Amino acid sequence: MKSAFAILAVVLLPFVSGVPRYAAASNIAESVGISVLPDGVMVSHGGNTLRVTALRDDVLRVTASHARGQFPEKASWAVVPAALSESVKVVAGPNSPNGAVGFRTNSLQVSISVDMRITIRDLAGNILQEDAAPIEWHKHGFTVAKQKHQDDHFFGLGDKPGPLDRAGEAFTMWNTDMFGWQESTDPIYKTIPFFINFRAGHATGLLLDNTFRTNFDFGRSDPNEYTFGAVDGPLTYYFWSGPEPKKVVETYAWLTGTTPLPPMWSLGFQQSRYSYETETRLMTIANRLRADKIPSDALYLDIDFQEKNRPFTVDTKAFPRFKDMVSDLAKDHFHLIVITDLHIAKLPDAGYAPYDSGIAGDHFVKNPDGSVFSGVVWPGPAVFPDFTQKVSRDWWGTLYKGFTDEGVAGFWNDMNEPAVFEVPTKTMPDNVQHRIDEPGFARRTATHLEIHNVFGMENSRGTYEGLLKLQPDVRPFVLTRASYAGGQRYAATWTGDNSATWNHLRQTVPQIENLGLSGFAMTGADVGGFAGSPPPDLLTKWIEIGAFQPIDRDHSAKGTRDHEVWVDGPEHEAIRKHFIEERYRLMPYLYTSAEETSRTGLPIMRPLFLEFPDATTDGHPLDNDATGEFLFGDRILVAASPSPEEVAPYEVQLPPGQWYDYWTGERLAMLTAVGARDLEQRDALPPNKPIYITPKLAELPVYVRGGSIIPVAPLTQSTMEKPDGPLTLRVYPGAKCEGSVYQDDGTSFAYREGKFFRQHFSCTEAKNGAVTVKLEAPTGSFTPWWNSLRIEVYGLAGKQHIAVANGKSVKVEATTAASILIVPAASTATEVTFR
Ligand code: MIG
Repeated sequence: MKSAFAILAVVLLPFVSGVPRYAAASNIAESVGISVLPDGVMVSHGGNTLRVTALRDDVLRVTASHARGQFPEKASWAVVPAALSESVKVVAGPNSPNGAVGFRTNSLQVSISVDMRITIRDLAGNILQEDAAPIEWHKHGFTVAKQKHQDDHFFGLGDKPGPLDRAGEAFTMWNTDMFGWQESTDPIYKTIPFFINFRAGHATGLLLDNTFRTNFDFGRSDPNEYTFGAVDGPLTYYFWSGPEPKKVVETYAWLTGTTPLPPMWSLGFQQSRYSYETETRLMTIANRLRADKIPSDALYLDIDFQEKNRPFTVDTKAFPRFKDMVSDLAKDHFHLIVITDLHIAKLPDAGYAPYDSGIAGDHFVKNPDGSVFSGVVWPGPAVFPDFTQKVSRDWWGTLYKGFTDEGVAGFWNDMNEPAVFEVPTKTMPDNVQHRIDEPGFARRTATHLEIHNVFGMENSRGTYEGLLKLQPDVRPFVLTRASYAGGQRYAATWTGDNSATWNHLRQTVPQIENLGLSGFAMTGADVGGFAGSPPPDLLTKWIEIGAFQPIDRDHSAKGTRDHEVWVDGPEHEAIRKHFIEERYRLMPYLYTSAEETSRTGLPIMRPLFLEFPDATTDGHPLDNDATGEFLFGDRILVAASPSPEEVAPYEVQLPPGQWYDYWTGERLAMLTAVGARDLEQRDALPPNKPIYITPKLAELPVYVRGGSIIPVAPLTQSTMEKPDGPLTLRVYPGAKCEGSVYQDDGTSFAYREGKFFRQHFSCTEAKNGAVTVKLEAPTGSFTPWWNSLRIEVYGLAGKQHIAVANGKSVKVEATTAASILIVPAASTATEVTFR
């Protein structure tokens, strides 16, 4: 194993203390070998070697070799090369009297006991993480055990169902096509072996970078420890400290990358079904959306649009004018997304280009005897691309040329766990051979056991990178079902085959939140539920909540009743439409959130503890009390019912600080104690009094955090339509009052060359109640659609009738909710005082 650094010193210490818990075969004279490295330390004992190095002052990499074997290869499908090659110098020691060795960085102290248990402290000496036992080595795999405290909470692990907090639960990572999964089903589609440990308001992160079947137990087997391990493959994990949970998520993005800035249209309302089977049907849907003025941006074609379910074909009987249809839809501001599953129909000598070119280029995975593996999926017997070979991904990418030429805007990669029919394991056999031929990796053959969990991610990567090659200045939109840690770099995702039940609606919140914490910001759950037929009230409530999820896609399974917005008559339609319209008004805010995500990795939909880690006096996550609540962006709180089927009033617990009612603009008087000083120190505020909500079909409680400025647009029917009128800034005075808006052309990469528009806003509230709104000078060279800004200041109870802008006094429009003034958009900073 090549190391970036020479070993500086090797010391042999006698084995002095610590009886290994696994206590196997250690009657050999024991000794501990210590190698001090510039960026960490290496400790050997009993033939095993542990290496802990610092990538950054706050990020450690832990790796181990077993039985005098080699260290795992320093290559990763999850961690980006820039992070992988990072290192910082550490200070060796102090070595403790019991024989422990260690080092410190500018933010962490690491010590390793002679039996190779790691303890990590912050510089104040607080223990952040401590091994509960030495590494347990199995025949091929291993288990790592850490001490668990009663008040430890765990988040992350991607799409796994169940409560937001994973404490007390155990999970397996093995990507699985799980039609009809339920709250307790595990595993399902994705493998994101990353979790956040949150205790008393402080957070750390851990990524187990192992692609084999892995497992996590957060105190289910033993309340005093949490464990993680794998059946095979590298013992390599990354540990880092926040201490803020947001910092943990940002560092995870530093390690594995962010969700790229999506095309703006993908944030619009999307309509899908398995399947819109003919052009006539699809156009009827499109026309009805426009006729009923349901704002919408995307339509999907599921597998039946293909010729006999063969990927990259079109059933020309059902879609006789495919290309013209796509362009007609585009004229009507609809983007078409088509499914392109990875299983290529096994059709030798039939003129089926994906099969012929794949065979010619040797791009399919093989059986141990060297023959091409085939399994039955939608097209019948099918073959499977070898996505861990760059050259095969490149070939896969070229298959999209026909569709991009015809104007298809987005692509859907389903079934990529990979799903295989007619076998009990629902996937390919363990011994299928994959080739790894990939920059950064040693070239070799690996079995399906190793590649299974990254297969879906590499499939979506092939699609994403292929689209970039075909259309270098168009942001790709790829939707994938299976993925691995880091898969957010290539594709958006959804929660697979949920069901049309109230419990599944409830499940959308924790699932999308945990996906967001796990790097996947562009996510949605099938609105209305995939399996089964939602009763009208359920569909209505689902559409309301779905309007505040990052991806808002209405989708349904074959054989279920129609799901579109209008299917239950005008009353339901009016409610549903109202919420979708609100999403479109909030598009500037949503798009600004998506842009933040692309830089920081912070999700669009956020659990409360991410923004308010100190919301409870004992430091437990507020989300555990308020399970229906979530943040849409960092400032808007949606308080869905914790059990949406119930009719009794439910309690809404708002995080400490000032809040406003989003719908009325009313400043809520629900603080247990308010004072000007408190507003400056939000984190130190006492809890708010609960609010009791009587559930109503047409209503969804939404609140805005005091101290927010929210950009809102005039209503449009799609994101392609230019809004007519000013950009509205809804100003909600409070502590640290600010906001911003980001705009660009919505589709290209010109923003990277400065063609964007960004403007920051802030506000201050004087003791006498006057509110000053400051609009900073915008940056970037893009000209946005508005010429003027409509400033609406809430919470003034209609009292402020005069505004002073540029030294001039003007009368403002005052409603019971807000004081309003329209000012021209300016390229310089502007200040307006409402008094
Ligand atoms: O075995 O393409 O999760 O969204 O509609 C079903 C048909 C295959 C599963 C996906 C679902 C999609 C369906 N697919």
